[in-house]
Amino acid sequence: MEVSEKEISVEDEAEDKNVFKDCSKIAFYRRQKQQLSKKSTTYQALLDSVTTGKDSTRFQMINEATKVPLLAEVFGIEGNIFRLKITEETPLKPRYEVPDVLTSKPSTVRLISCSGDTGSLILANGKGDLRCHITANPFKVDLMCKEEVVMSINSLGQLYFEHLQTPLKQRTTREKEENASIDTSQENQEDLGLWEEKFAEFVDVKVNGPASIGLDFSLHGFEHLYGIPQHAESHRLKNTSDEDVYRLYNLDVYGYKIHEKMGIYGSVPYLLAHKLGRTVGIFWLNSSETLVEINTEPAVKYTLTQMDPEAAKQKGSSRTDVHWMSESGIIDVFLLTGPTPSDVFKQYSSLTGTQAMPPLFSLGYHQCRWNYEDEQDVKAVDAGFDKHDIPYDVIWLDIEHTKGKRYFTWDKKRFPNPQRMQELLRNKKRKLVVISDPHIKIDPDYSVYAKAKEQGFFVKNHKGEDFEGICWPGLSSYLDFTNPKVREWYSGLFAFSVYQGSTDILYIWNDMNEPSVFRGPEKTMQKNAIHHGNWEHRELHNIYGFYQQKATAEGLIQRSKGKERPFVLTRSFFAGSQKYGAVWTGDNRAEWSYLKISIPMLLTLSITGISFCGADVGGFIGNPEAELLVRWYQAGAYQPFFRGHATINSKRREPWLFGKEHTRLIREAIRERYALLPYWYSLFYRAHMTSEPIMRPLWVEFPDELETFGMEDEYMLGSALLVHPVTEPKATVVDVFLPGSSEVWYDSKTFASWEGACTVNIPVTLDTIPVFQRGGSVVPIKRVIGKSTGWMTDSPYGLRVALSTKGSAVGELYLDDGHSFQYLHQKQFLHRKFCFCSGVLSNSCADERGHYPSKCVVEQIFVLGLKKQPSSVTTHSSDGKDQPVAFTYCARTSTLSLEKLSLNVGTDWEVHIK
Ligand code: NBV
Repeated sequence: MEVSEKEISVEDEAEDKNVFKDCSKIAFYRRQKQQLSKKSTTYQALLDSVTTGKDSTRFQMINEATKVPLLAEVFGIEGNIFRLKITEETPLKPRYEVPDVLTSKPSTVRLISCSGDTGSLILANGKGDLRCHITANPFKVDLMCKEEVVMSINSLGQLYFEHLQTPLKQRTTREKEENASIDTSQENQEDLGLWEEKFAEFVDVKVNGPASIGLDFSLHGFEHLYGIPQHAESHRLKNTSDEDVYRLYNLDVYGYKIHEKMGIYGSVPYLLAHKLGRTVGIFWLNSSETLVEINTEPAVKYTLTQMDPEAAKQKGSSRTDVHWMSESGIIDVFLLTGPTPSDVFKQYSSLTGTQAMPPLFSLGYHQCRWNYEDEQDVKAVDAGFDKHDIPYDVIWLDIEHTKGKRYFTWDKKRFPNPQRMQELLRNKKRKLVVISDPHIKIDPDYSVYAKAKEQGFFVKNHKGEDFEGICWPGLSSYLDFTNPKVREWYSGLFAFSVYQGSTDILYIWNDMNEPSVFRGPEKTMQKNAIHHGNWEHRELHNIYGFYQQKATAEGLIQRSKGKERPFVLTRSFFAGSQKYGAVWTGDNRAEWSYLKISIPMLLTLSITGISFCGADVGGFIGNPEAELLVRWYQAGAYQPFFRGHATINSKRREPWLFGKEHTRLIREAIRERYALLPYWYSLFYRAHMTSEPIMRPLWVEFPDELETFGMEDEYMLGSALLVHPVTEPKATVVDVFLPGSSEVWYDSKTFASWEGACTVNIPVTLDTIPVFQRGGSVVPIKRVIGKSTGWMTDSPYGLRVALSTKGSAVGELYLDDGHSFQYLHQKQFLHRKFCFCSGVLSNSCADERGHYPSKCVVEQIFVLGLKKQPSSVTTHSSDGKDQPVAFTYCARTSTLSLEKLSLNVGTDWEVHIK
């Protein structure tokens, strides 16, 4: 029997403390806290055991109480990264080491060991400017950059390692004696959840017993930390308390509460710390349930205004302690030493990969709803966009499009001819996205089920039978995406010959892949379910969704014989998911506070590698009033993944249903998005090639300005645009901070300008989207907006040249066919560089390797901040031809406008302004 949304009382779940755990209900947290509070055991590094191999330096460690030996391994990795691995030397069984997240085996650099004084070991990189200073007893590691201790590991003695033990019942007398120090009383066993953990009506039986790990990191001089998505929380990480720690455990939390540290759909166990002069990162590669405590100890109380940046730099004594704890696995941690934010981004992506280059259409606007009812509905909505002259690229079909929630099938009553429907969309140069969830309806007549069953491709329960849980289709089994064979097979399901009714304009959305299991503990899978390789679900829970998106993306690539870029949206994710597509923030609510929190949530995803991210425009749950909807479109137009979506029982809310004026405002917001597509696409190329996030918190662009470190109501899009979405009802003014004492900023509409390092009160009406262009930048735009991105290939460009205080500007444009891999394999792309200097604007090649024929011309150029009216403007083409150009100059805004130009975007030329 199918499950309807009414049967699942989703509305109240986020309220229901009994559905999701708080940390007092997490046994490994209680154990670690209890044990560490005793401060009874310390670890010692046995430095006489040091061996140096080709890739790493190893030594033994011993816990004074248990005497169980651990093995530590320190690696130097290219690009100023250290890796520290700690595991049991001789575990009873292998411990899980997260596979498939690192893009390749990290290239190691030989560390030179310089013996410290007795009792310590110093490992230095080739240049000697980065050093790991290892103290033997008690074990501690200081990470030193030049003479500065940047980070200390285990200086609080929170290294914690539960070695695998034989279950009580099976222990020999000798083992019993050896473990005599461990309290085995029934009461304590239960409370500590060693072999069994109860939660609500669920009992988690742990065949491997306790296996948790933990370690502390002290970041010296750092008070600003960011990262570890996904939480509906502020961008800057907050101090935690014993009752309220950041949890990384992928869960389906319908209408999640905001300003909470509970885990929601995805996890990236990676954080960045920033202070004046240095940014560092800690990547904790572990896919089991993970908790993070943060505690900042400010050195002295000071106000920002009291301290000039130089003095603040010297202030070395503040500190933030980070305590990572995971339920199982090994300690495997990467220390990214920066020193700049962009170095840290590069270091992280050298390990986990960069953002996939998306097909151009996916940067347009997406129209989704649970559900577009049938082919007629799709047709009508599609026509509505044309009728109201609103561009859009993709229409989405949710679970109801299938035959009884059997993915890869169609409800033939609603969608009798999916191919015909896609032809209609194709003619409009638009695409279709359909949903494909990981649960598979148990139905022997459903071929996906039958084949997966036959091949043993489902996750198993602890008894070795196929795991069964309830989800949308009713009783279901769950594909084991951790198995490479399952992924290969699943990828094959997207072949056009296999997926009946699919065409090459159909792309995929993976939902419910935390995985969501109705009526399961915390609405997910039992931790003792069994995956490929006999690993328990607890070991890899947080990476399940990552694998589904990987398999889906590979399937879409394969169906095109390796030619076309995929588009896959996923709800659940892990470190490295950026390689496979886009992520969204799940089931948010149609409330102002959710619009507001979308900004920090997306900033956090962006700096942890996941640039292609967005939040449901309008808010998924509930019915937004027109003003909120307009403001949400305006915000969404400036966020990377731009999709309107609404839940099944909400009122219809296509952009034209709120009266003429609101339709106009939404149209304008979406058109602004389309006008900026060349800039967006170029930013995606940069994210893909050089790891730069697209949405950037201000601190990333202005790392020397303390005022920016806590800002999250505005952000940079690339390095040229500052966006401050309006997130309050009935706003008449917004306070926009314009950073940088030597910067100048231009209002992107009125071209009014301000000097940086001040807060300006910008009057706003419902029409206003406060966007500012930074002096010194050139932003390429499209001058003519089409029905979708497909109609805009040849439409002319405009350039917005915003001069710096020194009268110069630079910018770039990347373009290619927008859909294939030819940019990569055949170097079919154009990468142009625009430069304004001493009155000359030039267009030159930024990458000689690329070639791509483009008929496009630059038709219009605005130069903002030109202090005096020129006497002449001429264009110089590469063939030596000069031509005078008509111009207009507005003295009030200091803007020069050149119209009706015809300068080919792909050839070298100059515009001389005298
Ligand atoms: O597939 C239905 C919805 C989907 O529209 C939404 O975007 C997902 O986040 N899905 C969750 C499952 C049901 C939620 C109640």
